[in-house]
Amino acid sequence: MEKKQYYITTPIYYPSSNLHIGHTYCTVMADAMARFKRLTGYDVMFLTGTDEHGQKIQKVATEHGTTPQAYVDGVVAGIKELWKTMEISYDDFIRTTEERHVKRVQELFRKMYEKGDIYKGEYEGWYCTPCEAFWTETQAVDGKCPDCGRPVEKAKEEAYFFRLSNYQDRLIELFETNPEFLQPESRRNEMLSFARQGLEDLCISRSSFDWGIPVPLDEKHVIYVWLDALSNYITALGYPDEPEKYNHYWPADVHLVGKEIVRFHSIIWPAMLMSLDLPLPKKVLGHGWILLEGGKMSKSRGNIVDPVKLIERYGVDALKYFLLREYTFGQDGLFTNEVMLTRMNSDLANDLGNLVSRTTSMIEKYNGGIVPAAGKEEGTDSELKQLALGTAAKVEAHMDKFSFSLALEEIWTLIRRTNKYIDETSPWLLAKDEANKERLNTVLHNLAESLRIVSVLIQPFMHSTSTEIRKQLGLWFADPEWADTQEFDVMEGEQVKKGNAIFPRMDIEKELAELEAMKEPEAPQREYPPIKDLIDYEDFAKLDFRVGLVQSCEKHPKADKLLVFQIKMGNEVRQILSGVADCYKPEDLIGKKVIVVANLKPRMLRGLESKGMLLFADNGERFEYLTTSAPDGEIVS
Ligand code: ME8
Repeated sequence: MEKKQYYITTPIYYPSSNLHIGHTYCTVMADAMARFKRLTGYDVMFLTGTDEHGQKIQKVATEHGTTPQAYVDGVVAGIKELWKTMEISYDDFIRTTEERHVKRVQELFRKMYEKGDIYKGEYEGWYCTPCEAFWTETQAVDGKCPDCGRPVEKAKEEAYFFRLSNYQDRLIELFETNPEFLQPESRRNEMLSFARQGLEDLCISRSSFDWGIPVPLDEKHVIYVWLDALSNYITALGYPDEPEKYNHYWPADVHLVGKEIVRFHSIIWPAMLMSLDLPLPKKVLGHGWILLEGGKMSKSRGNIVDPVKLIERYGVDALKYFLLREYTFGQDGLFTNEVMLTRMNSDLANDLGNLVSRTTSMIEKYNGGIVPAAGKEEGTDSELKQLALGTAAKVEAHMDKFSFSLALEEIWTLIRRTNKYIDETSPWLLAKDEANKERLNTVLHNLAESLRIVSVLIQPFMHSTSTEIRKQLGLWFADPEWADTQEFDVMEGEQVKKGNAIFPRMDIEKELAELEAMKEPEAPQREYPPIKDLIDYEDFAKLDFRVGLVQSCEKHPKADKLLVFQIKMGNEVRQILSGVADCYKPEDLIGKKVIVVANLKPRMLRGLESKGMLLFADNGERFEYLTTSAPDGEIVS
């Protein structure tokens, strides 16, 4: 029988720095769902990736004294490594700097332009650089970005616009008639009223920086990073030039995203698809945030929890379990070390860990490590059996709603009930009298069966732990199948082998103290040199600053630290030397605008003449060039 398709995506993350536990949370949920769907018989496509263009990325790359491409290559390698460690089972990883994406985005732009949905105009608005978002006067309350609360700046530029207003009515209709499209409900209401307030056309190009996909036929503009990024969901499928995968998987079943980017996914993205005459995704799901005691975790605020450190200490599955079990889908939740450790100790070390070690050790001890067939008693232990056989359906029902936490809670109800069954039946007492052998066999058999079902049920959430339990139960030869959860009496004769504790118990107090000691010390306050003595205005007025354009740049043949620039200033081109070769490669600066001190007396530096000086910010370790969008030759005063 042909399998049903299931296409799930995560946001493509900004590789502006390493990812934190918040990104991990979203990807872990998507991975669990992808694995669950595969296990329950779907043909799954799970897409993730990185959103690599835009001013923000260009800015951090410059701050690191490197090119945007080199910068993102480094961060993306780390992200892929993280997903590998975490056994994230994505089917494709798309990077927006890849050729396949770039050419397809240009093609989409062209199609929307030809449709009449893109036009050229002038944009003036409030821009939030960290969020790469333009806001209207009413949205940017008190001059702050409504998403991140940081100050916005007035920005004006010639730009291309997308006729979002054309799609207002269809979007309102979408929210009104298809409640499934956007969840949770609160987000849908918010977006509905947002659309009802009136949708303005959207500025979809930028010309104040160049790290982006060039607008086709007008290359001084780059395509707005959100238009570029949202397209990934279909460019990764080969749309439009290699549509095989697209035809197979589109429309997506779910775009899983954090609540702060629901607006982009439920308004801009559907409108783009409407313009392209393509079907809409079936669902956009906004999940809540993981908060720290001081508020939201964010790369730009620098208060992040690093998943790599947690994995090193507690293991991949413990972290995955914690994230999926602790937080209620759609709501925000607080992260603290104590909450995490308490959850790991009680559910993993106590409940699951104990069940595995008690079951395997008792089968070893009382039956030579062989799983016995059930004894011939009728009608006993039916409560445990019914619970074990009924759990899969409950898990499915919760997974339908992305309620990972409740799905796991059902599985843990079975685990706890099985642990209680051990206490009730006391196999160690049964083992004292040969007359009870049949009953003892039944108990050991039932324990193995229950644990086998648990090993299947947890597979989507804790892949390695499932494999380890199956190995210990002597089931290493078969991959779990969801249908296995519907049979109880299938084990007999398997060779059980007890392993090390799968989740050792932790001393929480001690662990908390160690985590506290591991905290990175606050960065020491920088010492800035004192401001120099005051000068008169006349002294300042003697300086002549100009805007320069770097026409060429090369290394000084005789001095490692010096770069030799040819700087165009209006009608003149002159040579200037600067000691920044440790921070910039010559090609990094070609084409950049710089600020020149134009009336410094010429100087000879290791045999070459320097006529002027370039201005750089200097933090004591590295230089950062000062720039402007003004034309070269203009006076800076
Ligand atoms: O927004 N709690 O990328 P991004 C929970 N490139 N989830 C969190 C989180 C937190 N504290 N912090 C981040 C972008 N996330 C765009 C997306 S998609 C076409 C373009 C998760 O690197 C959450 O899923 O800022 C959020 O939506 C996403 O990371 C944002 O990642």
